[in-house]
Amino acid sequence: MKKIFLSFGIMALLALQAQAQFTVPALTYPVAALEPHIDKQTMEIHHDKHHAAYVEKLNKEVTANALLKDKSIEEIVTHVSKYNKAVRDNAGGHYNHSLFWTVLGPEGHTLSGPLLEDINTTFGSFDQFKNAFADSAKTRFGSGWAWLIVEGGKLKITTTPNQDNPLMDVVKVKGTPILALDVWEHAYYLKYQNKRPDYISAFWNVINWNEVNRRYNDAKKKK
Ligand code: MN3
Repeated sequence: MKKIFLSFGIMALLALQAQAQFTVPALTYPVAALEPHIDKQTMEIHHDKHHAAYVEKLNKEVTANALLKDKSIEEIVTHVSKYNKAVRDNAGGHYNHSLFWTVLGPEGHTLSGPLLEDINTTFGSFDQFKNAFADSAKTRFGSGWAWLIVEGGKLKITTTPNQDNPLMDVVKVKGTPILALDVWEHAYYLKYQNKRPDYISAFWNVINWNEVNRRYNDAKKKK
């Protein structure tokens, strides 16, 4: 009898998981692939615990608010002013981290083609772009994100506090994010402690420029 209840329990649990509207996407590279720039333990905790917590809380909001049912994460964040603070924080957390994992990758990616040309034209040079992006990331007070976005066909650097992002109808500088950097302490504290600038310098080694390029091309098509 006990066995039957146990299997029912497991089945119910599996059914619940299957029903969840949002799930944490698996990394497309090994968890240690970004070493030594972003360490394995930080990646594990960041992906498996922090991101999972945003997803769990967002799914809770879905069960409590019928308006969220069957909406995509993009639909929710672009109209986030319609929802409560918990949705803003956790939908933002889910969108931002999902994007962040994809623009990271093992060392060795290089950037070329139209995005590089656009960066050179917009910011003066690739180094000037890096400096401007790093400055924004360094000076984002407290927890938040630095972004490279496309807005009206143009590249822009912007930052957001907490888990806000440039798709949200509540932020000042809006656009389509193509590159993101998480500057919450949980993203770097284990390895870099208070040295956020060192983490930002290391970030340039582990950008998946193919993915940034793909997002750039999509964003340019949208206009
Ligand atoms: Mn984070």
